[in-house]
Amino acid sequence: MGQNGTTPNVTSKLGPRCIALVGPFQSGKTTLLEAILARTGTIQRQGSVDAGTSLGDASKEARHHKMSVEASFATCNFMGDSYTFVDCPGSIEFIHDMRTVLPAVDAAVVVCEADEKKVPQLQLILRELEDQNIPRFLFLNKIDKADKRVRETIKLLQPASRVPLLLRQIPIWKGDLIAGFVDLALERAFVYKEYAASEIIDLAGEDLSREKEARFTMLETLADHDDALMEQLLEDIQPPRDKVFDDLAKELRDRIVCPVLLGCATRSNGVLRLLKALRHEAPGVTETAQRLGLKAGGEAAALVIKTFHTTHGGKMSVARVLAGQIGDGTTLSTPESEAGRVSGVFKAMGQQFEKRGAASAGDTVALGKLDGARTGATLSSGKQALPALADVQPSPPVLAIAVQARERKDDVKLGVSFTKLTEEDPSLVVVHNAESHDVVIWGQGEMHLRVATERLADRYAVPVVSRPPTVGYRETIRKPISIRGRHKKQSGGHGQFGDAVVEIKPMPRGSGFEFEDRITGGVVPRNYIPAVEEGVLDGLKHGPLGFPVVDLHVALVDGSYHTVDSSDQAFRTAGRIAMTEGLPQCQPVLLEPIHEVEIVCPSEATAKINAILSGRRGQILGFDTREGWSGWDTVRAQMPESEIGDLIIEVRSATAGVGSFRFKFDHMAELTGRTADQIIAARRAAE
Ligand SMILES: Nc1nc2c(ncn2[C@@H]2O[C@H](COP(=O)(O)OP(=O)(O)O)[C@@H](O)[C@H]2O)c(=O)[nH]1
Ligand SMILES: [Mg+2]
Repeated sequence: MGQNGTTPNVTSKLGPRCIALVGPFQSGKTTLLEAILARTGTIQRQGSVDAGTSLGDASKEARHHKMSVEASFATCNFMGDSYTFVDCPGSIEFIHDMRTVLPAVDAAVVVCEADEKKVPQLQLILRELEDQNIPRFLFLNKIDKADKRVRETIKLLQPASRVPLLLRQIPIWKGDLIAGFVDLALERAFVYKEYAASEIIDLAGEDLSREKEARFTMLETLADHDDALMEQLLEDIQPPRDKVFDDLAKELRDRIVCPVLLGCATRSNGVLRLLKALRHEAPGVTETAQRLGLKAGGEAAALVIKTFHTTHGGKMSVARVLAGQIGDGTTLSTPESEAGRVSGVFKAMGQQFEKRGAASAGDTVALGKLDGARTGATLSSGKQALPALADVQPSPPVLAIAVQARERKDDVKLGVSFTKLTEEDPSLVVVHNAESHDVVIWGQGEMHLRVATERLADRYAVPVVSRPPTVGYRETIRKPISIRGRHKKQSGGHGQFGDAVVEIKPMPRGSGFEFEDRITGGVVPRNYIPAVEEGVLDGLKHGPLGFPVVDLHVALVDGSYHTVDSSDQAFRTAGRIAMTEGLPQCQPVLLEPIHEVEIVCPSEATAKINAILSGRRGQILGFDTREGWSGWDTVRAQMPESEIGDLIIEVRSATAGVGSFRFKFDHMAELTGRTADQIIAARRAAE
């Protein structure tokens, strides 16, 4: 029994911890962080997300949208140990920020609610934790609003987890409200006090028998991986309390169960129990380093889990130190290159960075001015750089916008800002389209891109204008012709003369362009023939419908020249004229890019997804259950690029925000009729 009479007296020797707060969008992660900070005395008063006073959502973008749009950090002290909590955004569009944090944390607290609609989101997040082998607790939040039995809630949520959800607490109901809880490991009952520690009460009557039953269920689950415990249960022997705690800790750390705690973040109910569970049961940095396969000698090792470009402090790399010490002036390397020399070690608190002393194993700190360190990098101080400890790849992007600086003078600044933007958030990709001259930002969804443009304006002071990116239309021909291109000018002085007869004919889809020289008898001298080809190419850049012309064969078959007036330039012009005059007679037709799209969604949304695809000129190729994901499907289809443009917005709304897709160019297809006419008219209007 500990000094406070409620917990076994174990002094933690595990060093500073790092814990991720994850979970579906709006489940209360930022609020829980606020409650933790208030409970540990780190902040004076518990702020709120709704009032815009939370520490977690302190960035301008987060305040504006009233949601977390990037990982935020806060370090506090609890019972003599340091804990850094990372509040990770819950929306799938910002999930990459969570992914890069996970490898470095000791454990995650998955904040969730008893809401059936959020089960797929929960599954998505648990899957990330399962794949990365992160020990995890579930914190069943908002129990002030509970309208069903907790056991039913667990049944509802269980399909989202691959390992058993292990109920550690059961509620004490007073009428329709939950007034407190029974801790099944401690076998003690508590009533909630708002913003204060819960009070111990005696258990009696029905509450006591419910406790016995629930405790037995918990022990049975634990016993699945503990034969000695199983025997005790079969023989009706009460296992000692310490043994139960040891099992709880071990099975959490082995990731074979996911313990469930209850609470209400807005009133700070259940927060103390959560902190104590973390203190006693979550692994420490040594175990986390082992999980990552770190074989450290004496030198420092750390993982960069987030990058900030601050207005005043410059670049800050938030890193979890896994071994050794990192102080001001430590030189660090990444597996690829030098990371730089640490210029300042800071404690990250929301958007604030406070200077602190050297960091040692376990600490999560911001390191100043590591120019060569990108998010996700493994840092080490030894002569020989450590190999990468984690490899987290962003999901392929699904939505794009073309952007340009609102003011031309900002063009250069915009380029620099792109580097910072993608360094802060590697799930954004910036692509320069050489053909359309578009600068395109690819991201994970509508809000993701909106926040990216806001960040450009607010953080980097480059306001941008955006529009949908250019679709890669092409055109081709359907009819062969023969035509003469003749360029003749004799207005004073030196004249110009070029004359080329070409045969233009269609070629199969995907073959591009071929030029053939069939001149005999030197009617067009050898040295002018490349100029004719260049002229033809000029003419293909912009076909009669307004798009680049592809899939055709052009043969130079005849022509004539003038000994004085002919030149490369004149033959180039003749070649171009042959095209501009010839192509309109070749029955030009529009070509549009078709991609193969693979959509993943919860099965109950599959019918809706099929309807969306058909409504967007998609051709369904088939659907199947998603491999390794119970309750999910994969739908494959071919779709025009123009229809994929904003497809994700519909997919997300049909799947409670969890559906996604990847796509790959497949082929160009002819497009005729009204849609084609509209595209051609729009192109003309734009010129
Ligand atoms: N009733 C109730 N509301 C809560 C609780 N925790 C959070 N909320 C509310 O749920 C909303 C989302 O909370 P937030 O912390 O932003 O969720 P996040 O998206 O997971 O960070 C806010 O309006 C909170 O005030 C809770 O325990 N009970
Ligand atoms: Mg949040």
